[in-house]
Amino acid sequence: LLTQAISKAKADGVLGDKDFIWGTATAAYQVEGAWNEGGRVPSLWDNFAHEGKASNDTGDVAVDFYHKYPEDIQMMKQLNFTHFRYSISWPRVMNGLQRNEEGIQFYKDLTAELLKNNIEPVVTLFHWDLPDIYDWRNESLVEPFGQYADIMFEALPDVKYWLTLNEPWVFCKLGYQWGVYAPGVVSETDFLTCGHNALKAHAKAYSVWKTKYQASRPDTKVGITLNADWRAALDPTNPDDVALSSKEMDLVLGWFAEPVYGSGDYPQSLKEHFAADAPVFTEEEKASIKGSSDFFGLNFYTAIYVDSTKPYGQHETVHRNGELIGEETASEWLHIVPWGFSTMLKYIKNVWNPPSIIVTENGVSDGRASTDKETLVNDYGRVKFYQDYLTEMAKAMIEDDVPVTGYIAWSLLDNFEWSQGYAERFGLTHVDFDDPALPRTVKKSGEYFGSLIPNVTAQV
Ligand code: BGP
Repeated sequence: LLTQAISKAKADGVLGDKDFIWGTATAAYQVEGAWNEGGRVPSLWDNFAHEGKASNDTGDVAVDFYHKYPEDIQMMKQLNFTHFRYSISWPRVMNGLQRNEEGIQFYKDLTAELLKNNIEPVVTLFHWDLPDIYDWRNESLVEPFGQYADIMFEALPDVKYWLTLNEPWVFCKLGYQWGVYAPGVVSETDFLTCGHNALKAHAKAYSVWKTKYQASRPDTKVGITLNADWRAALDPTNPDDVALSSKEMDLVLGWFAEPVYGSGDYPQSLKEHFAADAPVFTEEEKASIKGSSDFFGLNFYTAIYVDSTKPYGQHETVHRNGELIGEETASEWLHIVPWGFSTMLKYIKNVWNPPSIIVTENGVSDGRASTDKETLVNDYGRVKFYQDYLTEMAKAMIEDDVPVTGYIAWSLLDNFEWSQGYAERFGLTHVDFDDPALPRTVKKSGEYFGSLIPNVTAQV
């Protein structure tokens, strides 16, 4: 089915002269370690983790990707992964407004090593490790973010895919409303300010790209990546559940997608709900945000029900008539809901009709029920997860013409997960955290992925 879907995307011209993007993702803080090496300065996440606020784990060492990346690249090559998504650590490449040449060189070396092995980089500029001198509630970080983006666009001229921000919904809601992610702020409205500045910072980076680099690198694509869990009405025959689920979609996805891919402004339901608390863009800002992404970047994991007897923004309903929405995993928030994926892809096409959608994360966790290596490496549950989700994606591409141009699995390696540290594992590759050498072992899911990759010929 996947082969058929990709052939169709080629025939329809959705892919242009490009290959379907097929690979795995990581993020700097979750894998690099070396938190105080090479001139790196502290990020909000270093502080948060050192204070024991995330879990009892930290990313100080993580999986030591900083030193082990050549080995990991060889592993990707052996598995025939054709693309690799990684993020740049802002505090590694800049100390305030000063460049840190050693940090910049690290990313030049990493990128060169990937290209030498025929692996295409997909680079995220911001995956949550904010230098601790900044705060998303303060607009003064917009300019420095633009400068940082400029430095990296200049330093890595061969990168063809850039993502400005990873999941602003998550770092704003969890970081500035619920206080469970760095910097741990609990507030009713600060998350809106965070989102407002995040959109401005994203647009700033995109405009630096457009004015300085786009003309000389016409093949390169720059965009943002947004997360969203599908919100299904608990009772589809109850108009209140239906209305609230659509409002919830506006909050989880429209909050960022509508400014970027739609009108340039927030969804009407958000403006009405937050009234005087809703931040306001100037006409000039709207114009710079509208259209500021060359593709729709999507991180998709799960779905939940929306029950209109619960207040707006409270959506942890996962049972309908006593039945779970989908199988449980090691992450409380993640149930396995393959149909949610195709539903979400169709929704994005219907609402914003982007030229292409790149799935920049999709994956599943285990590791809480068992810590036995044999069991973790023989991860047939994860193989099934990918089969089922990929089938739904292929169906959406074939039956509904959803223009998906890439699929990136979360994650290459078991790593530091934001809420549960090393206790939950998303990797296609196992990492033995009890051994200081942090040895890697490819899991069944990694082999499965590898078997699909060569020209994506295998059947799903
Ligand atoms: C996404 C993040 C990833 C990854 C994944 C798993 O939201 O972009 O970085 O961590 O979720 O989430 P968690 O670590 O919360 O289990």
